[in-house]
Amino acid sequence: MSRFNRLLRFTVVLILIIFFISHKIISKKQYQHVLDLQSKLANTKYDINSQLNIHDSASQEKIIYKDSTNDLKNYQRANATFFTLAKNEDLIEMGKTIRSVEDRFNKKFHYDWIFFNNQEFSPDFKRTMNNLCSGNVKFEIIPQEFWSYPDWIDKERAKQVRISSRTDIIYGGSETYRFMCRFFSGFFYKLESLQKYDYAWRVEPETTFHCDINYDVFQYMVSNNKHYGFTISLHEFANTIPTLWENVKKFIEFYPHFINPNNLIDFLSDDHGETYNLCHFWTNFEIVNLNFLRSEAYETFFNYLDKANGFFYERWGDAPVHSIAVALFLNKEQIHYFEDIGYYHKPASNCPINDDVWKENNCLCDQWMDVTFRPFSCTPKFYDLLKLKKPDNWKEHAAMAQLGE
Ligand SMILES: Nc1nc2c(ncn2[C@@H]2O[C@H](COP(=O)(O)OP(=O)(O)OP(=O)(O)O)[C@@H](O)[C@H]2O)c(=O)[nH]1
Ligand SMILES: [Mg+2]
Repeated sequence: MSRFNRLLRFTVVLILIIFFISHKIISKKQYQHVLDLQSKLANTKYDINSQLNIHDSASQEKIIYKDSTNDLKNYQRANATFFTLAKNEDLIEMGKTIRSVEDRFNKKFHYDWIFFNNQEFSPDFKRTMNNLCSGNVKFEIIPQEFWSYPDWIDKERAKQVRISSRTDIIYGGSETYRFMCRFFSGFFYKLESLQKYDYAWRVEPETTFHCDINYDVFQYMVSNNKHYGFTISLHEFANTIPTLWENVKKFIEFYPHFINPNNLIDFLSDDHGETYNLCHFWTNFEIVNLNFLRSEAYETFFNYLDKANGFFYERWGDAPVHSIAVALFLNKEQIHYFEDIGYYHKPASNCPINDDVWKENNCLCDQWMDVTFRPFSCTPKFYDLLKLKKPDNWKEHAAMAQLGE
């Protein structure tokens, strides 16, 4: 080999090495914020079992605050907040939803509300939300690295997936929907404004609360050692998650120590883990202990799934991701179904079919439209697994559903 050729080879190799190192440094720098958080989180002491057995039958009681004229100025709220991801265009629908939350619940308790957006909120949006919420309000713009592709994703491949799944997969053609699902799966709880809270209640625009909520739901979660609360559970569209469960199974094999011995895997699977039955908690409503999401188990789980690329090469939603983690890592007693919280997100309602609950809480919803006992709901399975007593009239509702009413 001539001297010139050797020199040329050496120069090319050198350039490649410099490029590789600088790329690593840049991408590490870009994600430094996330990496720092992750290492901090890995050291967070959140022991799922630490609070077990603290509740006795007395603490199961709800503390009722029926009289909204009570002076709650000195009231000891839980360390909790509402949070919403919204766009400026959601102003009116968001406003209606806040009215519903405030009228039914928050005018009594004045919990804070945090709004996130991937873009700047308009002055109008901020002014309206500030005006409607009775607690403190904060707005935060989502950092770009929480609302984008991780650097190992092939964007061209992701684009081809969107094109080919536009018509047959719900939201299959949308890039922002995927950013949204990844954001809710692995990032929202890392936002600055949520750091000081232990519990958070997710609220979406265009949702409605049907019934009065005359007790402090957050305090109920805390004093009963509940770490996750839901109102509706359904089956996921199978074509959005073709490889999710096989990745979950691999995760379980790698990290068996994260699995709670008293888990709720039978909510997710009808053959004890072999296949996924598509059941998930509908996360447009969720009340979650943020320390659970900050735990090593959850963080490892999210990172594992993120590396499996399904947020972009398929269309994984945050609902199955959260639900699988909740069912695997929590003790099943720590998961709570709010039968009494009347709630609507199109096209499904949780409307208490127990007449006493419906009357007592001034519900404004059609009990025959309640989704809980319909065939596509997974909540009956939850009742069975937790050995909860179903309302006396549940079979009538299930039968009506089968007749297609
Ligand atoms: N800021 C912002 N918020 C978004 C964006 N996409 C969705 N969201 C919010 O994310 C939440 C979930 O989005 P939705 O479009 O309601 O998703 P979904 O509930 O699965 O779908 P629907 O059945 O259509 O309601 C809502 O609070 C939206 O306002 C976005 O691009 N930017
Ligand atoms: Mg929605």
